[in-house]
Amino acid sequence: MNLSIILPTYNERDAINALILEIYDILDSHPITFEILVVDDNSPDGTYLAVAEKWKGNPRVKTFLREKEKGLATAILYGIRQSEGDKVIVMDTDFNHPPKLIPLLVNITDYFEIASCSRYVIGGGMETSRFRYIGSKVFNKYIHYTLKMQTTDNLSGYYCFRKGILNDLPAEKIFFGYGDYYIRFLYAMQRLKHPIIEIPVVYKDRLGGLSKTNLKNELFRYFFTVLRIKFGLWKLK
Ligand SMILES: Nc1nc2c(ncn2[C@@H]2O[C@H](COP(=O)(O)OP(=O)(O)OP(=O)(O)O)[C@@H](O)[C@H]2O)c(=O)[nH]1
Ligand SMILES: [Mg+2]
Repeated sequence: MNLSIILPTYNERDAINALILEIYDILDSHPITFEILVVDDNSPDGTYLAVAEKWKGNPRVKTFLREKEKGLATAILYGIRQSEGDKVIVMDTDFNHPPKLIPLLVNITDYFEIASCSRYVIGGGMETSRFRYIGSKVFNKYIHYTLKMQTTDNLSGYYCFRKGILNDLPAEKIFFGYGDYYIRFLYAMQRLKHPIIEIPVVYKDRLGGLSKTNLKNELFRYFFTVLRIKFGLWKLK
């Protein structure tokens, strides 16, 4: 299996099946064997049933319902651990992350271990909100200077990597919390000297549903995540 695409969902009934259809469409013309893993945290809007029923009997779409645990980062790690692909793609399920980049992400990880989408390299951007674009850019500067990160977008969460890079790592030390996990992920990978390439991405508007991001709480959390790393209160090993 070449590729596992992890789709974490919480109340994404409006978009998830359309996204899976589009991924199918895009990958149809590429010689990539793939599986799609939807990890739902018991969404009240019935996301899990909507996906499970639509793709019942299709071995390429695997649906997982987590009833006890909740949270974006642990859902992603759960998906990674269930996956069979040599490469993994993680993306939002609301069309913020354009699926048309998937073939490029897969191809370029033949040369680099991690391909991370960035809104802040030439060609990148955000169609969604000017305020969030600038806010996130300023925050990324803070991350960049505090942790000496070479990557320009440490909050993107749309990426592809060779699964082997997680071998022998205590991945649960990275994959907890919300978008802050991505700061830990990129920081750890940079420290371990895994080659990372950034690919420009333009975020699109979310398709239906509601945002799960509480901007104020998240900024607070990201701020302290960075300080914890900086002052050695978080270590991978
Ligand atoms: N399994 C799982 N998925 C989650 C959880 N929280 C968020 N997600 C998913 O994580 C992705 C990102 O969440 P969003 O609400 O889109 O966050 P955002 O992109 O910052 O906000 P928008 O700009 O409104 O799209 C989406 O695919 C969500 O469905 C969670 O607790 N569990
Ligand atoms: Mg989103």
